[in-house]
Amino acid sequence: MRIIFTFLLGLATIVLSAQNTTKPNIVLIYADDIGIGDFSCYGATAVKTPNTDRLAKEGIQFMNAHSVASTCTPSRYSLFTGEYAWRRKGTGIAAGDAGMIIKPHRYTLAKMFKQAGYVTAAVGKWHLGLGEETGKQDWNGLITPGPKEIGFDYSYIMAATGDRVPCVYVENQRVVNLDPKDPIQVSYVKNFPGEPTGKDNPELLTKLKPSHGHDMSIVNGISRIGYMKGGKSALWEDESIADSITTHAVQFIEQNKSKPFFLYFGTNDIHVPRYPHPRFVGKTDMGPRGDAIVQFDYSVGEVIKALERCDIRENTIIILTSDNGPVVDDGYQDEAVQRLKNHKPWGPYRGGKYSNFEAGTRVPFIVNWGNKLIPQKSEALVSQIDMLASMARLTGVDISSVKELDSEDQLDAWLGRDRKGREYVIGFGGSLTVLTHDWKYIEPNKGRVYNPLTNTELGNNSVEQLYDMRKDRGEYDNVAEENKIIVGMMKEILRKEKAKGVGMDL
Ligand code: NG6
Ligand code: CA
Repeated sequence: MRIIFTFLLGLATIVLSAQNTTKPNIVLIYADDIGIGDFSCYGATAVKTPNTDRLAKEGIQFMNAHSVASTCTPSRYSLFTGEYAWRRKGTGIAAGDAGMIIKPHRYTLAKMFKQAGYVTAAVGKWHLGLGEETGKQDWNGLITPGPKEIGFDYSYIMAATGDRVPCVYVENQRVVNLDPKDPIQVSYVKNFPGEPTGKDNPELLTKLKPSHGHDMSIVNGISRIGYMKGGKSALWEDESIADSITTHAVQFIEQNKSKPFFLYFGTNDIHVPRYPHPRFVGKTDMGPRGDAIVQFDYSVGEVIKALERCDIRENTIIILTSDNGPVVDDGYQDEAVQRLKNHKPWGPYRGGKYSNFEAGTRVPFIVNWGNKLIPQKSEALVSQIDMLASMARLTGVDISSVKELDSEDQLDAWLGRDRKGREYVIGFGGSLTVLTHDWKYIEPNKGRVYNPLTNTELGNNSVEQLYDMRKDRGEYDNVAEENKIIVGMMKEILRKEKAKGVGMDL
């Protein structure tokens, strides 16, 4: 009896360790502001994206996939926590000196991967706040809490966005290349005496000029949002951001090739200021916005090459998607509008970044697992909110005790084994929206209808909106009046979803 028991125990150990060695690595390539029409595999002809296209061709290319919100911070918040950002105050677009928005006690995607035995890293755009309190970070010391406290073993990040100060890389929560004799000061309230700004010193704007906003501190001949002083040796060069963060992503892959790892790789492309490296300039006829897409695709290629070099390509799932839909003029004179021509970043959809309409949250979404999946275009309805629960299932982590997650296990849809996906997706672009396979509902909202600066139809309306997505995916014909029952069903979905959040202990 005892011998049999020992034998079984031994067998169980072998099976478990075999499982460990085959746990797939996960690389999440999270693009910034890339629209559903911006890649050639989604129909773009004015730009070629061969690396992204290859992932799509050999994997699952989703046509009805959604970020949680039509701006960055709430989308990333939801991706990392599995909770809809709209349940929580303070999850809107964050300032560059915002305190950490996800509190260290929260359960997160990265913590889940650690529980599964993974090494975890966050590389690239962060935009989720850092430090205890807004405006109180010590940019010259250890900035905490930060990625580590929410589960990332390694981090090499931009504190917020390319257009927000401080314009520095932060590695493991310390500013890289900082000269202690030239400390960094940051303010989102007022300028530091004597420091030039885009508003007062346009003659210093040698690289890009703002079209709206972005007229505060000047770094590298580009004016930004917010004020900063000092840290000269630590300032990034916009044309090298893609190379810098891609190099760090690749290094992380190489250093961890023998362990299961989760890499969140948030690209700066194609957020403003768009200022790609000279070797990408002119690769499209669309100017910096198009060239930044090519630069993004280059980064994708470098990640794929690194995985191949390390011989782990077949054991790595690459998920490629975007934090929100596209915008053409997002605040700099980069000729994006003039040179757009027939290119349609939003594909056949209405709206874009900031909008409740489809192009705000319907984003490119590709899942590739070497040659392990049956390549297909999928119409399954999927949302980034499900990353946490789906990855928990994949890695065998029990998250049932985590309170009131909005994240659902949709692994089968993500891997192309279920063609349907979710019953509905909740979106947020100022209003809450519900999208089913057939209908789209937008809650009434008193916000403005149109933003002339970014040329965005925001999808706000003081009356209920309902669109029949089967015949009107462009959302032009509001049929709420004649479909009261459907409207009632959509409102009921929202009522239930909102009620779920009541009393969340977070
Ligand atoms: C807006 C910025 C825009 C961009 C956006 C955040 C102005 C006028 N516009 O407020 O340029 O930074 O915030 O983008 O300042 S996101 O992709 O990070 O959500
Ligand atoms: Ca974004």
